[in-house]
Amino acid sequence: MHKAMLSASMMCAPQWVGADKIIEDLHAHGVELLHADVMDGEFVPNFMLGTDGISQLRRLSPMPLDIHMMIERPEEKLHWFNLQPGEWVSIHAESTHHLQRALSRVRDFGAKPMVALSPATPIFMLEDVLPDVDGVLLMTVNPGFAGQKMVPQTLNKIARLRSWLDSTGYSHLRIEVDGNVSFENAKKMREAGADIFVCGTASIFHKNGERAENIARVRAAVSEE
Ligand code: S6P
Ligand code: MG
Repeated sequence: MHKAMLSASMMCAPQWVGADKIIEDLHAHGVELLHADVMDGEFVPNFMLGTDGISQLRRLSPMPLDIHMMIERPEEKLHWFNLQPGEWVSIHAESTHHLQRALSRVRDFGAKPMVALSPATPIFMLEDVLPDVDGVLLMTVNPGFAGQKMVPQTLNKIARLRSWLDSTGYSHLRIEVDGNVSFENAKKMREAGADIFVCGTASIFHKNGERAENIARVRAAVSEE
């Protein structure tokens, strides 16, 4: 099993004020990645972070970005984002007719490609791109919004994906989970085989509780003992 990593979802952070302080605080408390959602109002019914937003987060963050592309035809737009080595970049299988091309473009920038699946997309869709990725992002809610409830069958999907990867020579691939990673769900997701946890309003940015306390709680939930 890979070491568990927390990826703080910046669309759930308080907006407009003090992003630098929030990022500093996340880093000081050991958060490994900064999750940045890019939405185009087409692939998902919402808009979020464009190219400038990504550059600003990159400038402020000592942690690598974990960029979740929710845009149509990502292969045509990846070069807008100045992707950097060490960054994780997820491409939805449902967002393009040219998935392999999009994933290999991410790798050409030196970044780490991940293939993302919405809840209704079966895992067998991934079979022929496994050599092209460093991980799989499983959406545990339908993409587009924070604050939703986990789609229940996605828990079993994590376990099925982990055992499939492990039995086909792809145990090195990470599984990231995104959506309603609450303190309670995080533990179950870890047990099912997830490695990277997107932490939004259900954990790190939960409205009750101090941020440091929330980070410690979700860290404890995904820790082995
Ligand atoms: C949703 C997006 C996510 C959310 C995150 C919110 O489309 O991809 O990254 O920001 O899921 O977390 P939570 O804890 O509010 O569900
Ligand atoms: Mg996301």
